[in-house]
Amino acid sequence: MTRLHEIRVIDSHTAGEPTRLVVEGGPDLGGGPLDQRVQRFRQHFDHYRSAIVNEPRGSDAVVGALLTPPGRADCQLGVIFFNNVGYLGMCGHGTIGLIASLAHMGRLRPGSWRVDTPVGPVSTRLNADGSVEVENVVSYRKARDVVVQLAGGSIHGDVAWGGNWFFLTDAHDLTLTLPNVEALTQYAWQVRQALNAQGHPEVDHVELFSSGSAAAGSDAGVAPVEPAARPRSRNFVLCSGKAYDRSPCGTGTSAKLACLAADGKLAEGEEWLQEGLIGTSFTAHYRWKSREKGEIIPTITGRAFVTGEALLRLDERDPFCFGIRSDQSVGR
Ligand code: PYC
Repeated sequence: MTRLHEIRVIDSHTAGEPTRLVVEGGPDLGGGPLDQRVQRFRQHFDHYRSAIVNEPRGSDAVVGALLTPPGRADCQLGVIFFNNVGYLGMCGHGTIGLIASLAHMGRLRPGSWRVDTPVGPVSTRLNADGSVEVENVVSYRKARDVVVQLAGGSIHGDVAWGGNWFFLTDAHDLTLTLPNVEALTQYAWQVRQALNAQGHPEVDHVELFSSGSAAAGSDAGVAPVEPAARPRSRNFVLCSGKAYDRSPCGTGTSAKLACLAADGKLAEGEEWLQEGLIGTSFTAHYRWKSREKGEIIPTITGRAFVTGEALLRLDERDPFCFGIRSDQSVGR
């Protein structure tokens, strides 16, 4: 008998970065804390991760989000994020996509919603205009001025946590624009490989930044009127699976704020504009959790749009039922 499995998903994009929310038919990970559930996902159901986000149903850029009951009593929702190669701690654009998708389904109204993730709870607010605020997990800079030896010389940057691990640097002479995406990817990948080999195996996202453009894009990609003086930067974020983030990256923006706060370059409550490579932006600010420890609680605001609703079919007669993996080709 043919084995067919169906998974119901809602697709959205947040500032250009796609999220595929699994609302039905995902793997049953049981109960308990979300960090334990993500281990079960990884150990026993990783083929579902690949089936949901990888080609032929998805692409390297898609971030999956498995809706799951929260493990904590103070949350209404739980979510586990994953991508083309593995699992994420938190995901800022994905959380905005989650809330917008559930609102689209009629499951959430404007208001506050607390979401459990494998790295801790986050607070969200769905505004009446459809924008979503995400108060992220505690973020901090772990190491300042880390030296990375590259083939062409050494560079400096910071290692910071914003729900995922980032290396942040402006040590590049590349323009952060879409036509340069291949060169940016190559450079950031080289930085990551070197950093991982040089004592920072935890870092799986690289964030290149430069001062923001004068004509920053908005979260809808439409030229906005922005006060020129608003503190800002433009970034290019290379994610763990070598895809670049089309959005300004919520966890990367959180890591960036932690570095700015530690350097005294952005005051508590001051608004920051983070542009991404394709010209979209998030606004962000932070409050101190512990000034002594350099720990902040960042809030990121953005907007997501639902792009589709689908029933994924996993037919076990299909050689690519569980996605195209790099270690697989037909006929071997
Ligand atoms: O928005 O935090 C984020 C994110 C992480 C990876 C891709 N997007």
